[in-house]
Amino acid sequence: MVRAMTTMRRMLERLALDVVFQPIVDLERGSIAGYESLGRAHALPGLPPPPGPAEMLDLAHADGMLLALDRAWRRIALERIAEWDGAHEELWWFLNVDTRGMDHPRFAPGFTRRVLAELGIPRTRVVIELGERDPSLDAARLARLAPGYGEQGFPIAIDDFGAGHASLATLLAIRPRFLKLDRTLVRGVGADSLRAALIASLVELGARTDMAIVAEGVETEAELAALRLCGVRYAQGFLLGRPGALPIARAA
Ligand code: G
Ligand code: MN
Repeated sequence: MVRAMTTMRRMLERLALDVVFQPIVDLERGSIAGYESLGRAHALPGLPPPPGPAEMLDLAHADGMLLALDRAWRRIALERIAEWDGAHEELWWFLNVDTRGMDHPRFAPGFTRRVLAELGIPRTRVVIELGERDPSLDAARLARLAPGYGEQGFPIAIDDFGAGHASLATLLAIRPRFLKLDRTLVRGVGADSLRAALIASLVELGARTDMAIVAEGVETEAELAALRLCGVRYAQGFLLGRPGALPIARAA
């Protein structure tokens, strides 16, 4: 364990952490509703490239450094938002939280809230995405974790809904403000009436419960057209905008 800790620490010393932002488009208004921040890492000159962000989180988790990495990325994202935000009062900012970090002995809630206060960003515009990188993130665990963010005034999104652990039980446990449909649900929706019916029924559910639907991983015009027909309000994906540095415009 001690050796493993050293490995991740050394890796973090040999790279530069960075954050990119991907637009989330409001299909009704035809404008950008907000951005999701995504952690990235770059090698320092002359050193080999680091693993991808998901693998880095797993390695950090194994070494007891997940909380530190997850928070470092969140802080960078919030600093970039604070630098750029001023004129964009209407935007939502979606931040990923790797819930495995909450198992760390030094975990205490309030980090994100403190950084926001320090930077002067209103809490109501920052959405906490609870994802499913956490294999033990079942509905019961989420139900214990989510109220902490809810009570602090953060809207909550369930990330990757329809994949892995992000199940109907999760939805019932969390009752989120945003439901982000995993790209595996969205893929090929233009040519699959069962997929379309499923998504339309989630839109109906959202309308009844004041829960906004965000389609993730939209890559083709056919998918986008089908999502509009289903009544999906928000969409994100390479078709609409690649992750990049702020400010990013919507593609085409
Ligand atoms: O689990 P989460 O939704 O947070 O995953 C975000 C990841 O998905 C990012 O690394 C981002 O680069 C990637 N991504 C964003 N848009 C698309 C897309 O349209 N297609 C695919 N395959 N990946 C995407
Ligand atoms: Mn996400």
